[in-house]
Amino acid sequence: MSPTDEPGATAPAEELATWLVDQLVARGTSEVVLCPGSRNAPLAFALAADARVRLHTRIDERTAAFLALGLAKASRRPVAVVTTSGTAAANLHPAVLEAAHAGVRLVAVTADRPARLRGTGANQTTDQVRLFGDAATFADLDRPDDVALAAALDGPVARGGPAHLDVRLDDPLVPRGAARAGVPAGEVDPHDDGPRRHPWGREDEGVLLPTGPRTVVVAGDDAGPPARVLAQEAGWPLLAEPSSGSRTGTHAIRTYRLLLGTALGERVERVVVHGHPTLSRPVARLLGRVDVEVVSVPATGRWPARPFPVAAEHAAVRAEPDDPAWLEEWRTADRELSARIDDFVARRPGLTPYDVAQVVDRGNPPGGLLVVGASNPIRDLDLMAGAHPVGERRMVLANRGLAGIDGTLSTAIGAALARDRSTRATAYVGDVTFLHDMTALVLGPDEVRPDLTVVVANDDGGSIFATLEQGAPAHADRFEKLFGTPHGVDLGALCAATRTPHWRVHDRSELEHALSSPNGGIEVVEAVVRRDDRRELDEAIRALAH
Ligand SMILES: Cc1ncc(C[n+]2csc(CCOP(=O)(O)OP(=O)(O)O)c2C)c(N)n1
Ligand SMILES: [Mg+2]
Repeated sequence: MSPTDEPGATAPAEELATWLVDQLVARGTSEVVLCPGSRNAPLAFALAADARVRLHTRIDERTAAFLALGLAKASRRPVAVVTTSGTAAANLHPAVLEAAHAGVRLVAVTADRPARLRGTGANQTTDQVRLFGDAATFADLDRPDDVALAAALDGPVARGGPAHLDVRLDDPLVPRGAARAGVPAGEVDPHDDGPRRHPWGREDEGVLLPTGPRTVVVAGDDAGPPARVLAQEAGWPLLAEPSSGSRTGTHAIRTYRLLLGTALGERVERVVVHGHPTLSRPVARLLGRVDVEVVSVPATGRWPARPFPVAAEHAAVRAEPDDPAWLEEWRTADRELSARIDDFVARRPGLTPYDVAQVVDRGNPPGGLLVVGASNPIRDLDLMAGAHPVGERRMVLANRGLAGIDGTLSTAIGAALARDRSTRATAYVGDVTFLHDMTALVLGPDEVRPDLTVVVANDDGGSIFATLEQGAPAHADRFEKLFGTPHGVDLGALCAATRTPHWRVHDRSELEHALSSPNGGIEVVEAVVRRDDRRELDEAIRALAH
């Protein structure tokens, strides 16, 4: 009987850590993010000794977790983030929640004290068991335990979603042998794309919907190509969010958000919804209308149930060609409104947030990667981005599982590292979102740095609130303190602290120029825009639809 077979015995930390790394690699993990610590040192050594793993280290656990999230989103493989015990583990929570709601295969590995120290005042010891509640599947590991690990990883994570592995590690926390032989590279090439999971990859052909009702296809986050294919087969208008993965081809309606508020929107009788729509109130209203029948193709993520009444749910949907006049009405209205918006934006003096969105969209070439922040950037892009041709392999990602403004730069760096074949990688975020995740730019000298241009639409605060109820004149006296949160931060000086190249631009041609020729590595382009006129600007744009 080996010591580990004895009930209650703790496997030597090194053996447990090596087994765990092996098991992760066997399940397709090739990228791991590590945060330094003492309790997780056995895991750190085991990772460093395994040439099948590309190891990234970050000092800030929240950043590390979002980096892993970005790596997992772009590669569609399980990616692990490894931390020490205590508050370090708690810092993974935002990314774990995002992963739960967006259905991302994030594996949170937290080091814990051995059982004898649990529930004591030992340093850095808290209750880490099921720390993330039911957001993540869980395994409590104090020895190699294939059954517990499989229960946490195999079904749930394979379907999409996070797992939490709490690993009880006892002294000694450093390897016994001076140099472990290590696992040779070659079995898994970390750069090989390998088998991927596509949440929308389904074998069945789908249910045939009858034609007749005036139908639109709504494609929310991560809807994937089926939404676009359905719209094209049936000849239905496609209302696709930028991160849907289906905003391509000839049926996408760029200005759908505004058109839904017109008579055309009123005439919709049926919606087929794919993915996870979160961006606009007009879409939410449409999906909640009693006179609209909603057919749902389930989204990935923690709660696939829809927040609106659903008449039918199918894993996939097909349709025969429907009346082309309906699509033509949408296309005509969209062409006219798009032209009016473009003209309005072009005439408006100075650089507007809508210029920034349009230049960013046009600067994303075929094969490009674009990671978009929450708040106004994703909404501005939604209104300004045209549909690109099918097959040009752009990837547009956004953390829409919970739509946090946290961790966005880290997500973008992770996505750029995972998709290193991208012709160009861009992140597009607001200034508050940028400041929230500044530690993403703290990279050690030996870390792999992706090529990534970070465009910051800097309006010195949170502009989205100006467009919502809080921005009404009645609250103007408290607005800046409570919602606008101006900060006056010199982004150039902040970037200088991490030696991140930084450009500040004030007009459209400067922005176009800055995006036309990236210099390699991570660089920041700060586009200075106004916030004081944001409410009026949005009202003027909405008025163009009427
Ligand atoms: C973690 C987190 N905290 C707070 C919020 C609420 N929130 C939504 S948008 C926003 C302001 C974002 O400002 P910025 O990134 O500058 O974008 P802008 O609205 O100016 O375009 C805040 C605080 C959130 N979504 N996520
Ligand atoms: Mg802002």
